Amino acid sequence: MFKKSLAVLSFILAPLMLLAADVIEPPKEFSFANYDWITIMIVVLVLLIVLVIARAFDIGALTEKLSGKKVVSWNNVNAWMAIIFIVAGLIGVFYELQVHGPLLMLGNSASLHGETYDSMFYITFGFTFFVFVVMEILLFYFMFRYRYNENRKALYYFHNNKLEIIWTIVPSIVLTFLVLRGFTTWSKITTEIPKESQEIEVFAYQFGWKARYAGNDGSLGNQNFNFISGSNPLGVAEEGQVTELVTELKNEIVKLEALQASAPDSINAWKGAYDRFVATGLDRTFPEDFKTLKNKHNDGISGAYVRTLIKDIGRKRTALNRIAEYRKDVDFFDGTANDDKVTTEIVLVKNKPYIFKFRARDVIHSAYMPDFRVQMNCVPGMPTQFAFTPTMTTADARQIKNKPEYDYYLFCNKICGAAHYNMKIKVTVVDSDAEYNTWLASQAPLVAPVVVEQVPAKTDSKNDTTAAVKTVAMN
Ligand SMILES: [Cu+2]
Repeated sequence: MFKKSLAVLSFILAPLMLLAADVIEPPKEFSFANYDWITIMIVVLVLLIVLVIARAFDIGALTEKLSGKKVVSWNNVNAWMAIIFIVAGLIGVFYELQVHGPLLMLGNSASLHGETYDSMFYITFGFTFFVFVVMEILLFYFMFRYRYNENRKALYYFHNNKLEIIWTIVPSIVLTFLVLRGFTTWSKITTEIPKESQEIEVFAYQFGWKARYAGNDGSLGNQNFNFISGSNPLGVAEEGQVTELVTELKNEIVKLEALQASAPDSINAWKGAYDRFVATGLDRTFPEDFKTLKNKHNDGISGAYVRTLIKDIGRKRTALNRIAEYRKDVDFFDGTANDDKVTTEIVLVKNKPYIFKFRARDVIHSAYMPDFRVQMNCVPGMPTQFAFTPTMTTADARQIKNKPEYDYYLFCNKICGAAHYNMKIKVTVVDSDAEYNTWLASQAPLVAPVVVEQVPAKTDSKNDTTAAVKTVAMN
């Protein structure tokens, strides 16, 4: 009997949860002040009713046991509960769709292909929703209609080929339609790329994004992960940066080799210190220092210390060799990269086609721009891309959504590590080329351009008869 009471309890608690979900609006923090007294009274009342019903069932069960007569017809109770459940459930479904549906939907798409994409979503949703409603109604109605009846004998129905064929073919046709439509839409989105699309490199790393725009030459320079350094996070093929990295690597190798040469002395020193700590009881006085020392000492005698040094030196030499290989290729460092601009924001112009070239530095990330219906994995060592045309400026979106602070963002949609949740870059869509150009001009290029500045000739100078030429490096 207790199990049945529990079933009743959970059945009544389900709509209660719906009610609670509606009362607590997402951004608000829980506080009794957010509830009016009527809501609280309703909740208390429902809880009381649940208790009373549970109690009544228990009494009924007890009476049955004592008298040996049937008091409650459980078949009928369950059958009617099925009906109440499906009616309440479907009301809940439609209510939720009405009230919270808009929260789940992505809102107006802000890209050209977004509309096709959305229509696909709505068609799929329409089909599945229709089937869902019909199936649920039939399921619960049959449960009610064919509940156990002493006067009726169950029909033993073994197999029906016709039925099998129908329920295999109908879903197959629907699914084929949906899958084919998805396939053609995806091929269209990913292959029909306008020739004049502007290329922007989008670079993912733990935990952030950087974008690279072409400079005045209109094309992005080469890049390679071997060139990545502290000051060149995207590994762009720019002479100065790469030369700096080579010097850095060479210096590090010299340092590591020195450590390797003095390794026997270091290991001896650690052993001496370790023994002293143990002998004098300092290991108990300074347990933390002793722990560090013990690790060094263990690595020293086990050979791990020297092995790590050798490995590090080997790695740095490999990096140097790879860089040297790339440097042999003059075309690779053709200077195209020098005027490239690495930015911490993405700015686009409305109604212009773009092609985003994705790269990742460390692990797999996923570039996700819900407003533009764009999502693409960013895989280390495997460049990917996505072409799209924004059709709504940031200002438009703010107006439509009635949120003056609203901004487009490119998020990471692959759980890539601890700070994944915060991995995003702002995307701004502006109305005109002029706005875009102003922004781009404010971004510093990788290499500061050298400008020649004319200084008026001084009349009192002996040597200067013409204008003195002064070279000034900008930035
Ligand atoms: Cu990520």
